[in-house]
Amino acid sequence: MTAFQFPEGFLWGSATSAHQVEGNNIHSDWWAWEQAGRVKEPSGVACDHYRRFNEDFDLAASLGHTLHRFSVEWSRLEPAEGRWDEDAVAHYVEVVRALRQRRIEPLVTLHHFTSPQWFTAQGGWTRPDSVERFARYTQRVVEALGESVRYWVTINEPMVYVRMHYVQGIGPPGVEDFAQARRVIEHLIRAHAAAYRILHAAAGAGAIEPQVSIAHHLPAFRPCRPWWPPDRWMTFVTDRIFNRAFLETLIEGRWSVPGVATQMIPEARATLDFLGVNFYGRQFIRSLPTHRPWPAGSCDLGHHPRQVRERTALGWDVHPDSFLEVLTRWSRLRLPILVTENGTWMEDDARRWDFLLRHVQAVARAMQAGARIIGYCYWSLLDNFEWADGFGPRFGLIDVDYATQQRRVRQTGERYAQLCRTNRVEL
Ligand code: IFM
Repeated sequence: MTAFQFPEGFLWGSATSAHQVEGNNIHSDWWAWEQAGRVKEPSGVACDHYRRFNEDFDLAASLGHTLHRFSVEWSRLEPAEGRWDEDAVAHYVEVVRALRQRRIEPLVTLHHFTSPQWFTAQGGWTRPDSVERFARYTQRVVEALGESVRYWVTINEPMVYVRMHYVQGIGPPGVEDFAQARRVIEHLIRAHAAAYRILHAAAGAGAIEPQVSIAHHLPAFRPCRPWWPPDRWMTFVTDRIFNRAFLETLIEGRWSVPGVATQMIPEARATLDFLGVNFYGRQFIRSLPTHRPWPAGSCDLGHHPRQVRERTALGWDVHPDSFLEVLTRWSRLRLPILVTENGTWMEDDARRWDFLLRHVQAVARAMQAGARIIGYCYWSLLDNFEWADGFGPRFGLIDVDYATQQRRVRQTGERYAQLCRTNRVEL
């Protein structure tokens, strides 16, 4: 057996998002969606992390974490258009201070699936002025946090966000419309570009020189029937739209997908300082006779048990070799990579640890092959509210008893702590 020693300063930690852990996020569009009965169960007080963040960061520090990814909740900062809640701003200043006091590097996400209710009610990301609205919010956040935060993610999983909220309609505003989805993608790209410039401009005015990215969900797409050309074609198209197009626009300033006129978005060119990668597994694609574009070509993994030998408790594919492939593929962009999410829900915690270990081994192997990877965030620090799936799935390094809000570190959390502390992994 050999071991891989990670470089000094490699960042080890975990991730959360505001709406999934904070509780009582009453001004967010997801809150309204939940109150309208559109999900299994409402987020309610969630993990009460808004009040218990100190206790939670004590646990993260005791587990050797040196990085923590969390999101600022726009709807708390700006509960009504143009009205800024200074207490909420002060709260996040305190959150960042609490991390720094524990020698944990903060990584701040500006948008993680939730938007203020007023924003969504007025048309949300379908409106061109959504870009300006997001820019104003970014400006307010960087004024408050810029002097203590280096790592920023503007938008979490933009293509997942678009798919869930504007194609499948399983999150607010519950739209199922390709034309609107297309507009939203463009505005998210422009919003990212605007935020990128604001974050960098702030560096000249006292903020830390920032490192800015998106957290891009990058599944390894595979054809359900590798011998069937339409499945292979649909897999190629899905990869192009879901994985490549958004990213390439942030590099080249040009949105280009098959069957759609190429669009220049010059302000988006060269707006990634690193690449945030979220990875959960492979996704299998079956072409359907509808001729509708992505994601109509997706197929249910459940129909293809032969390809999926190992699954999470949610039925998702487990395939660390594909993680290695994804990291190696995207390292060709020559940007540092930060794994902004990777994690699982397994009923048996020993299997959760096995998942984590094998994925960290994939990170090590990618680095051996030349990938520049600067950190790894496990999803998630705590069990939390998994959107439409409610509180059932438990991804946490830390188990949360929602009735008492008691925290209990899982074995996986302890074992991961060893990895964080030794900065090395056996291969
Ligand atoms: O919980 C989500 C998170 O909000 C975004 N990435 C995937 C996680 C697990 O489904």
